[in-house]
Amino acid sequence: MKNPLYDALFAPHSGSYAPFLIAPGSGQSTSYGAFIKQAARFANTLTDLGLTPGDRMVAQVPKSPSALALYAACVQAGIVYLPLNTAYTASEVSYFLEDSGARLMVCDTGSEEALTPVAEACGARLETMGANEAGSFPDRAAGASDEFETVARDADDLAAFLYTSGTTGRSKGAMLTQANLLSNAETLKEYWRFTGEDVLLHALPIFHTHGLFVATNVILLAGGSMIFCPKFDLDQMIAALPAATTMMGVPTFYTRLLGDARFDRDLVAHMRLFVSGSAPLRAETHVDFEARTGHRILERYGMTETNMNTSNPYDGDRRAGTVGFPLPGVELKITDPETGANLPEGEIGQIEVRGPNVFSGYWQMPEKTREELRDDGFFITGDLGKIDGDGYVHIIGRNKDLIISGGYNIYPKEIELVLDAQPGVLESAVIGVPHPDFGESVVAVLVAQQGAAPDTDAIKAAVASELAGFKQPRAIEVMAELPRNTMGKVQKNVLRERYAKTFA
Ligand code: MCA
Ligand code: AMP
Repeated sequence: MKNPLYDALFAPHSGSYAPFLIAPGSGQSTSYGAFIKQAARFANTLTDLGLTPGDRMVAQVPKSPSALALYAACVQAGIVYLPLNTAYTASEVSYFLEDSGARLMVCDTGSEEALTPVAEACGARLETMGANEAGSFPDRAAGASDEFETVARDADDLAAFLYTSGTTGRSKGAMLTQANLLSNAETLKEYWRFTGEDVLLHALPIFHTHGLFVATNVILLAGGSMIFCPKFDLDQMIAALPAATTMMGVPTFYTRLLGDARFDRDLVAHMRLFVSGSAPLRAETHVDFEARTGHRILERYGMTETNMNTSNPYDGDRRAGTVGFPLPGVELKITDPETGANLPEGEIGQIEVRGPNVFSGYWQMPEKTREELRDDGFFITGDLGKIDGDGYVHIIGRNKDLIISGGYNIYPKEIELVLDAQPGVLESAVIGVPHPDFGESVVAVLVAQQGAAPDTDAIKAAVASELAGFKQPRAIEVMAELPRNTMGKVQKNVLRERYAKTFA
């Protein structure tokens, strides 16, 4: 094969009139053939702009068929695709541009002004593409050829970087190869029985593994279509469900659907499959969903660094509160966090995984890579879990200081660094507490400098100028001092208990 990922996902659809992306509401669709031509125009444009195989291209663009064509173009031209959350501020984007050494960034038309100095400082070129799919990049591409000679790639060549935050507050670029993405898409397509008949209701963002590699790659491989919603909108979901066969979502999607009386058995009787992931699905949601619809949600477990690791079975028992079995080709073991030794069945330890899905390391961070990716290929996920007597994997907790809110990962350290720099703040601790809609939400606990009274409104404004909205604390509390253990370490569990009812 010349370019394994392109040849499997895109090339087979060249010239096809079959629908790929269906707009919700209007029902207008982009055919596979038209999509492939658009991607080829983009690939020509990227090459004309001087990008060569292995270069990084950052995309921070609203969800649209063209945004997806940028991904396909990068795969075809051998460029490393680096999508960013559209909520990231200019200050956050600056880090990704600089760290990745990207040659080009394509941003929303509305962000051009704020990002121009950022791109200049990082030596990257800036082009635009807006929600209406207009902008300087599509303008350039309009005159380009809709044929492009696919660039040859090896299975081990990089296809994408996805940044994932770290406990130090510094994001790490997870390097994903063509083989990582392709192997997982092949496995999931088989495991979840996707075919060309499937219509996936797609309301996830396309800058993370879930919406891009799990949902989109599986549909591309199967030759199915997607009802491509710009975002999760309850009315739009209810209206679109009758035309769908499958849906993938984070738990918040499911709790929001269950909160609406229109979401009933009749509406989804025809559906084949509901998949949940990215955050723990409460057993209660699983049970309520079955009672309401007769369907059992299929929960699976993955990570940015590994794509999908485990899944509940398609045919067998989908057990609430578990993430199912290791996927074919994926090895999973539970080890002692201190010694790394294997633990016996039923014992709780850290989850480690190995397989063709596991990334090749963090971009320019060999030490971080060594800390988490063992020489023998096992990746230490930072999740704590156990395997029960029937082989089902349970995720019990996390060995990493991480909050998952509505499926987005939030690393407390990153917020604490911003809070600690604010006037009057001596120190801070950021915790996640239960939230009815987002699963978990962010509470910041501050300790004032002696004699100071921190201005929480000014602090909120300062945080908002630096960090994306979803990371911002939903409550700020002030304490005289933080609880610490004998080693001097802040006892976040004590804080989590104390503020557990903040959003109850
Ligand atoms: C939006 N806001 C949030 C979140 N999303 N706050 C906390 N947590 C969130 N997840 C805030 C915005 O900053 C804004 O705040 C306000 O909510 C309204 O924004 P809007 O965009 O309208 O929010 P929404 O439509 O209600 O979005 C909630 C959502 C969305 C639908 C749950 O966050 C979402 O689509 N999440 C999916 C994330 C995902 O795909 N995760 C996969 C990554 P303000 O009003 O103050 O401005 S993990 C992954 O890929 C791994 C590998 C895996 O296993 O899948
Ligand atoms: P990310 O770094 O964004 O890829 O998020 C990966 C993390 O999401 C994992 O390490 C888990 O902590 C969490 N996660 C993903 N799927 C599930 C799930 N089904 N249940 C519990 N946690 C999950």
